[in-house]
Order: sequence, then C-alpha cells, then structure tokens
Amino acid sequence: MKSMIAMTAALLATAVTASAATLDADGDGSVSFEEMLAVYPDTTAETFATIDTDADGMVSESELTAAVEAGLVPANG
Ligand SMILES: [Ca+2]
Ligand SMILES: [Ca+2]
Repeated sequence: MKSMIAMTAALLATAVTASAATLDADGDGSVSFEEMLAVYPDTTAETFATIDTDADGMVSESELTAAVEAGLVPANG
C-alpha cells in the first residue's frame, strides 16, 4: 500500500514537469516560439512574450520554470 502511494506520487511528479529539455527540439538550451508551438499549439505570441521575461526572443529553462509555476504553460506537456 505504501509503495503504491509512492509510485503514484512519482507519476504525478513526472506529469507536472515541463522542462526546456522536453521542449527544446534542437538542443540549444532554450525554447524558441516555434519549439513552444510544436508542443503547445495554442501558444500565442503574446503568451510567449509574457513567458520571455528578458525579451531576448527565447525562453530559458528558468523562464520556463517560472511560466509553469505561474500557470502560463500547461504543466503536463
Ligand atoms: Ca531550442
Ligand atoms: Ca528569454
């Protein structure tokens, strides 16, 4: 029973992790608007700009983490 709970918790932890590693298709360490669209087709330029807090046109791992925590990006992608 305890192991069942631990397993469920582990699965949930996996499900809520959207990371740059998941989205970064070309492996350059940051997520472009195109890479974001590939996983989240509903992402608008406005949403991307909101996520891209330093406005360099790319979403870094830390920007993505903040976006997930703020609910801007679906965490189960
Ligand atoms: Ca990339
Ligand atoms: Ca950025």
